[in-house]
Amino acid sequence: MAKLKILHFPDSRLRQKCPKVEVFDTNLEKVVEDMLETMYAENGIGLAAIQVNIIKRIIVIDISPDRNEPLILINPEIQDKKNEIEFEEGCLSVPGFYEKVNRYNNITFKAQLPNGEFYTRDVDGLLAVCVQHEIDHLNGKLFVDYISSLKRDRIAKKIQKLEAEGKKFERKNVPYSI
Ligand code: GNR
Ligand code: NI
Repeated sequence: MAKLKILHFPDSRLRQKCPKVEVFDTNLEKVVEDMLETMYAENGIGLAAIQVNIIKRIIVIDISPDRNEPLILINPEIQDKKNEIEFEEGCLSVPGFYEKVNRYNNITFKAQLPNGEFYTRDVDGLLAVCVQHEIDHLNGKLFVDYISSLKRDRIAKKIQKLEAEGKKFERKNVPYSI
């Protein structure tokens, strides 16, 4: 297993629309293992492959308090969504910033497992929000795209400044993450 480096907004590589996974092989299994290791090491509740510069429709999620219930979503598609809510989000690619975003509280999604098998799930609350956030990543979209361009540009400048100073991003007190 290997921990991978996370790309930070405003890196243009986060803006790519990712193609579907077509080949379900041992390399895909390795990518999923490395993504899980990275998500757990960074205390995130989800991670999209594009965040670690892998341009494919691959997501890992774990919202369990004990960090032992990994979910894997390959080529996910939302089939149904209902009940709009406002949710305060963060992102490993936008470290240190949190903003309210409009999402759906209940979704039905379809996805594949690393062996290619299809499955469907109804999810709600934090898990539903996380799936929507991660699928946005696969389409080159970030939660900061839902806020004003003024705020978004300020966040970009702050992150670039911290990065230029070589500061490590701290992710303590992150909402909804362990
Ligand atoms: O760790 C994360 N926490 C989070 C909190 C609220 C809404 C979405 C998220 S996802 C985020 C990890 C991440 O950046 N995934 O892409
Ligand atoms: Ni994110």
